[in-house]
Amino acid sequence: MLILPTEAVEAAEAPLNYFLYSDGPAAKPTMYLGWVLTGLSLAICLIITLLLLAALIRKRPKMDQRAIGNEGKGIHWIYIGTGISTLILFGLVIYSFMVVNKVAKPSQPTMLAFTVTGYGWWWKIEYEHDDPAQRFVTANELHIPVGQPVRIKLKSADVIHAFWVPKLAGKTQMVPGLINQQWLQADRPGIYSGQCVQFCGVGHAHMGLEVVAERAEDFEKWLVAQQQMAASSAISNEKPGYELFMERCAGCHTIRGTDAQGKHAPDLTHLNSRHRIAAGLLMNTPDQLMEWIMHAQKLKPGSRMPSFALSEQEASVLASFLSTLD
Ligand code: HEC
Ligand SMILES: [Cu+2]
Repeated sequence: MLILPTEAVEAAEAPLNYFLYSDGPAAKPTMYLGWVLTGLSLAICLIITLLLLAALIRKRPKMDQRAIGNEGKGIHWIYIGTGISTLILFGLVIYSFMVVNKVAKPSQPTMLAFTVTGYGWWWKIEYEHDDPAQRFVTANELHIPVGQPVRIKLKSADVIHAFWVPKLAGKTQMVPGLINQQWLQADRPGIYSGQCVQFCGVGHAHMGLEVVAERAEDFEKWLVAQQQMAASSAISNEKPGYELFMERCAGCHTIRGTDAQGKHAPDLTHLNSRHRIAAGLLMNTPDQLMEWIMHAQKLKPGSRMPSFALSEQEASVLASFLSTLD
């Protein structure tokens, strides 16, 4: 089971629209730009409203008393107004360029790199490493060490998706046939919610992910655990469930260290280390897990995971086999 610091659990409860506050250097400059633009727009609206009101209620001389030749008198105000607006807009252009430059790449070199591939409707996450034996695949939950920039390559297996973890970085599209890049960094430990933000079909709303930012030693522990194959003792002890899995599930799912090598569904080797299943739709509890396996099509219509009509006995052996996948 994954044990999270209480701080992390609190952060996970913060709604996704908390992009008004951010927690890392890839997101902060854009957040400040957003504040400045909002503040300035409000100030301009206010000033224009006041000027308009002043113009409306201002006392005017009667028509027949207006001096001839007075028509062009206020023109210098037009020049002043246009001048100030131009200066402000020009200043904002420069400020925006500075922000874009600042979030373009991290200030220190990145040690860690992942590839995230968008599928309808979940995320495959591959940890890269120079040594192929240390690479591994997981799904929907990206772990990163606190205070370190990480590099992410973004791909798509089907249609256009977009990767967005609002508190940590801006959104980046995942386009089939292209590799886009993004970096992010979390300054505080916590769970940061993300979401696909490019409409990608009927399951789009249920395509969430979580970024778990941990202290270096917790991250290291997690990394080592993920690199392991599934425990072979568990497989031999849970034979009936294992066989059922091989028969029904192995064509799509991988469990490293077994013959299950399906590539186009979430890697289940360390299923129980994950906090949620089905890209954020359900919590990873034994009940919700079985609910998902038997009713995936009802819970996430159109998903590539079929619903399985399992007998009570099949469900129970499968559940006890799946419970070994920590
Ligand atoms: C036809 C391919 C296919 C088969 C067969 C299949 N699955 Fe899946 N499974 C998927 C896909 C695709 C997903 C991702 C669905 C999503 O989140 O949109 C998935 C998701 C899951 C998840 C959630 C994983 C996570 O981390 O979110 C579990 C658990 C799971 N499947 C278990 C099983 C079990 C157990 C069986 C056999 C009884 C099975 N699957 C058979 C394709 C398949
Ligand atoms: Cu989408």
